[in-house]
Amino acid sequence: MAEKKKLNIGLAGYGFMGRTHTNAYIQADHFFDLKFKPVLKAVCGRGDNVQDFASQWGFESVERDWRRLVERKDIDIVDICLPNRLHAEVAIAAANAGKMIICEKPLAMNAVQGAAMVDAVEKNKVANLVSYNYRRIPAVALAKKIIEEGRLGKIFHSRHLFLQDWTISSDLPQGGTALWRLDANEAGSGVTGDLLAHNIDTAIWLNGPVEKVSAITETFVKERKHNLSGRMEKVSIDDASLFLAKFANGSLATFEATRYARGHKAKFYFELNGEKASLSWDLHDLNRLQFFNHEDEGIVRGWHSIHVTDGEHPYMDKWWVPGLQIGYEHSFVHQVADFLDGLYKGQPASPTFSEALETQKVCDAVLESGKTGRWVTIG
Ligand code: SOE
Repeated sequence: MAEKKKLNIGLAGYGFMGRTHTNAYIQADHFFDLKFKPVLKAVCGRGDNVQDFASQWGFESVERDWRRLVERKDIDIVDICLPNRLHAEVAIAAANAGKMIICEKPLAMNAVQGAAMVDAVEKNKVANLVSYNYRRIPAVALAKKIIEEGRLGKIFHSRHLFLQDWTISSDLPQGGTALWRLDANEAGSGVTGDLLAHNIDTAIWLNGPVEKVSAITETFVKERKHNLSGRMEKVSIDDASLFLAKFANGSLATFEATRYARGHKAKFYFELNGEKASLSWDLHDLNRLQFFNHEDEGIVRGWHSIHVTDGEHPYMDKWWVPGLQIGYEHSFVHQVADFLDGLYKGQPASPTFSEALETQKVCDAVLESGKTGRWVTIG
């Protein structure tokens, strides 16, 4: 077997997302036939347990300051798993240092920062990718293939949900490890950037660009104790964000994301209705794609549940045998495999920073419409 070219990974941030990305580098090398071999070179973090993380996952070294990580000559890919506030600064510095970049979603705090990140990666000609991982769940990738084959015909409608319930208690503080998502200074927005961004990315990928939006947003808990100051502080994130959208192809859509839907932990759901067929997908049953084909013979026409585990299905020939399922973490493994394969073939994996900027613009428009109560056209 020919020796693979090694690519050294510098991971910035080692929370929940740091774990999903690290696992993906390890597994991609085992399950996919790639021309590059990711090497866990350094993990960077300020927490006390960063050394434990490095030992547990096999990182060769530890950095305490992301600037040191970005400057290191032996790092090829900077992988940003930090709070949103740091995405732009770290990515721009990494691009200027000539590093390839994988960045967690959303691209940035807002589209202005996002545009600066796009400029930096394009000026420095470095490979880049934003981690919208759900595109790479086989059932979602199959939805894309079905749509591209024209099986839905003209699309009229789509529905998009991301429902959670983990912030209902007003005793939950904001700020600090993991809970930075509740602090607008760290996150930029609430569910719009954290959850709706996933829906928007998937929707644009499946159905094309969004033309305009009309949103309603709400902050149900107005004050929470801040973990860093120890004081009660105003909550400035959106707890719930709902919007209507018109797509450039003329179709109409509804989007809803909230952390106040009691009973729902991570219900990411979409449905598209076309002239000839409809399809839907639910993260809670992620190996299945529901498909209704109006062109089926009348007596057997109905919703089919496709168990997306066959060798013919996207990515599935790399895993077990037909019928055996995979999970959430595999979407990140596929992301690493696509990124490395794209490098080899000279065909960048999607979404690049530039493509993810479109999602960021829609997020900004949703937040603006939520404030003004007016329709906002995507700039
Ligand atoms: C928030 O709870 C969160 O972890 C998001 O940050 C992720 O992007 C989403 O995939 C699951 O939910």
